[in-house]
Amino acid sequence: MADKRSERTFIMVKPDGVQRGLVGEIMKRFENRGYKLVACKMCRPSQEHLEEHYRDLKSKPFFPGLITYMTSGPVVCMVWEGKEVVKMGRMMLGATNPLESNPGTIRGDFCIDVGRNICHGSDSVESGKRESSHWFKEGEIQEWKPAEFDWVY
Ligand code: RTP
Repeated sequence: MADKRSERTFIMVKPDGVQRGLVGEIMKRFENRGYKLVACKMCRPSQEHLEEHYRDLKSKPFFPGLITYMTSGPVVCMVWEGKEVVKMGRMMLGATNPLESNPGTIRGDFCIDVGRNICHGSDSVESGKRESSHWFKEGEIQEWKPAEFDWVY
């Protein structure tokens, strides 16, 4: 069985989250919770790249609007690693619809519109793997272990 401590999830700060200056806030929450950042970059994804990312939603009526929103500015992409990070990440993001996202979650604290809901998080371990390799090239995801801290006093 896969080691849950090395589970990985793909988290993205969407264009509205970047424009509202919430990148640091979102990263802080994952770091504070105890997760390890293994990849991070800002990019301006193409329509084709996003259509592939959201391929399961292609038939939804909101799909064209979703793609327009997601291509409206740069996004910040991250891969976070740690124990059950997929499930916990979704919990930290909050429900898709802000009307249902609890206060204390990212969406519950910072947004009011499902079409401007700040962040994305993988919904399964499999999606985490697929999305991480869709957004990051090999070599952009770092394997690292915390140091022994003999240089911190
Ligand atoms: P995400 O993939 O972005 O993390 O969102 P999710 O799993 O929580 O929700 P999903 O159903 O996959 O929807 C993807 C994104 O589409 C937008 N959306 N708009 N009724 C609507 O107008 C509507 N429903 C969904 C949201 O931005 C949602 O995050």
